Amino acid sequence: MVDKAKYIWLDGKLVPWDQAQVHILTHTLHYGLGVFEGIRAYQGHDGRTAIFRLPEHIRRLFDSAHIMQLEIPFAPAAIQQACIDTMRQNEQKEAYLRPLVFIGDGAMGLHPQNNPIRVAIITWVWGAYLGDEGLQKGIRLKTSSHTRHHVNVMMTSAKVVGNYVNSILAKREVTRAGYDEALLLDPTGYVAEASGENVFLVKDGVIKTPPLTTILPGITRDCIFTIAGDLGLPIQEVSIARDELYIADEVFLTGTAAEITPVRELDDRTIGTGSPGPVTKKLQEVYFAAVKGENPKYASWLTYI
Ligand code: PPE
Repeated sequence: MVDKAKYIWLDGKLVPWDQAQVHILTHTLHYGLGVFEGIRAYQGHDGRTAIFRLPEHIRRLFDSAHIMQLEIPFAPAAIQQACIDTMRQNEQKEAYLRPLVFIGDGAMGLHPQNNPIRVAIITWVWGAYLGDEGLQKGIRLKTSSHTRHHVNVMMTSAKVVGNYVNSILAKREVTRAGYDEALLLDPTGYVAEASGENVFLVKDGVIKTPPLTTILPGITRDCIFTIAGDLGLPIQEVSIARDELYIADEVFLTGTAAEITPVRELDDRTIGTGSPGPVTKKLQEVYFAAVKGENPKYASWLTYI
């Protein structure tokens, strides 16, 4: 259960949490066309709170809206400021921020012409997405029988509300079978991404991840490229088959919510030693220092509130 914060930003105004309501004819509720973001804000060692990679997330929100032909009635700078204002007014030191662009009520049917395009920003406190133990010891991943969308089916570069039905199907399937998270393959059978994370492997010192074909262009994924470059670790975008993951030295998942979560098992095969490997641990260390403002090299990733 999400703990209530004081306010939700809705269409330009901060409204009390319980009053942020919509009509049942809200178009997105019926047909799933909306776009959203997931952003984290962390408290640094000096007590200050910073939103992590805010401009990049807002840019992706506008890219998603552009792909889906939704005209957001605010400028990117205004949405960024709204994220800051909501955090400030909610007085949260750490939070997950959820900007959501949706089609409001008005016409029904598949060609809504004049329905308002509405924007909400919600902030709530969210702990380790795949559990504290998962973050430390690694999770058990299972390949789902559900395939990730083909780009001509759902537009996978956009973070679309309806895309997540596919993720939920996969997640349900594997959690009911006792696993922690689902891996989805793309329509050609190669590794795509997990239900809410990008996937990486480490083999003989080289980091590999699938190219941006049928996956969300993750912002945490982008951090891994920068951090690996700074650490002098080779990193490649290549097609990966599931059995390459089975024999990798290390596998890990990345996402705003999941951060950097090690994978200790995939499809009942132990990955590497079965414990988080040195590359995963190093990347976690640098990433967590970056989000908390402890590494000046990554100061440009932080927007202090
Ligand atoms: N792939 C998918 C399908 C995905 O949903 C996410 C984020 C990523 C990759 C990683 O993207 P990024 O956060 O920019 O590194 N998934 C969100 C899940 C939230 C939810 O369950 O709700 C997130 O991490 O915010």
